[in-house]
Amino acid sequence: MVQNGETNILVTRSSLPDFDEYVEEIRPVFESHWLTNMGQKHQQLEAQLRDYLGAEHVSLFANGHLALECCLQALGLEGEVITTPFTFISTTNAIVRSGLSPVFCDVKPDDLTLDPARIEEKITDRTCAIVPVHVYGSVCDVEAIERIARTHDLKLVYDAAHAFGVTVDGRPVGTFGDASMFSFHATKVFHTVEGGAVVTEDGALCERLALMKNFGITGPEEAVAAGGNAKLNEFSAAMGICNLRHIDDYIAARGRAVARYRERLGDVPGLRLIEPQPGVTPNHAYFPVLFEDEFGASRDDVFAALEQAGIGSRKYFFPLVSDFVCYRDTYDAAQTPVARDAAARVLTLPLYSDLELATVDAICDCVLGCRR
Ligand code: T4K
Repeated sequence: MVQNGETNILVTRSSLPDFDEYVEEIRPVFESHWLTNMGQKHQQLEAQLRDYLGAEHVSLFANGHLALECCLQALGLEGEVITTPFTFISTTNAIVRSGLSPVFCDVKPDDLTLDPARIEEKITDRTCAIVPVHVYGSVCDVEAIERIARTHDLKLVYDAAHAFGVTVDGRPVGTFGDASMFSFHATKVFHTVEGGAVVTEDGALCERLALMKNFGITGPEEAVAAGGNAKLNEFSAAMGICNLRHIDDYIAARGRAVARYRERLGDVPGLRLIEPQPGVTPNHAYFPVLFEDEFGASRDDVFAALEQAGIGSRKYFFPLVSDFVCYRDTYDAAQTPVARDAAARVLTLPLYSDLELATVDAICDCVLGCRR
């Protein structure tokens, strides 16, 4: 029930297995006293994810951010990285914290992923990589971006934080580019409480990632690199094993909520939705809506009305990363007008696997009630 003035519907809500199922999964962890450092649950989850994500190599991490950071560092990159400003700040911070310079490129108006038509004009002799984002789980134009990366001999690392389980013409999304990072944060379609992974076909990269996340240690008396600590612990791995058992149900349930949202909001003048992509099996990670002037109420009006009705929505991704205090003196958001416009108009509505259709209706009623 949505009560006036009380935020009791949040923008998302972690999917969880039954308590007893999780307890059974962690029983051997308690019995063995082996709690972290690539234990049995860690190895089991890695193997299961290789299957589920159709990947040659999966390297688990303590979170998605460190996974991306370690991946960029393990690739030994130097110079400029072409990326999108329409993302969570983690993408840019991972680039900067790896000693690289982000170069922001605009996005496509239809799905808000990096626009391949604008990438080449950003390439200089300092460019070393492209880091596109499958934002909201929408798949980037992987073929066009791959062509550009190969032509200019650039590394291609996808931020696939939102895209767990997505496939393109049957091909798992994590198999594009040199590597992809997935986030397993509690708010994601699949989660390990906190966690993440790098997925790659490159065995040598995977070996370097193992060093990056465990102090560069190769044995009890040897270290070969200045690695850090970014290991996924056994309790998180156990949560992942449980959630993976139910992932198809979680995604199907989210899909039913998305279908109802589309039914209610799909043909409303002034509301722009991200359309399903041909050949793509979606994971229904987020439900973004863009409010055009024609709608008669601004994004901020709708955000406030939802809040007043006790419904939490989020302005993912406002402000643009290039507009944050730590970046705005270096970058000009006017250079990426499509991204800037989307950031001013977008609101992501509540979406999670046990969101009831009646609640979706109440949310849609509230959104539509904002029209003037
Ligand atoms: N790249 C991209 C494109 C990303 O979107 C992200 C993370 C990353 C990289 C980095 O991956 P990680 O290092 O996080 O694995 C959230 C998440 O913390 C973050 O993972 C996510 N993207 C980002 C888009 O959203 P906040 O600050 O908006 O989350 P918060 O705490 O406000 O939670 C949102 C809602 O989720 C709450 O209203 C209720 C619900 N919730 C939250 C938590 C923490 C739960 O149901 N359970 C929970 O445990 O950042």
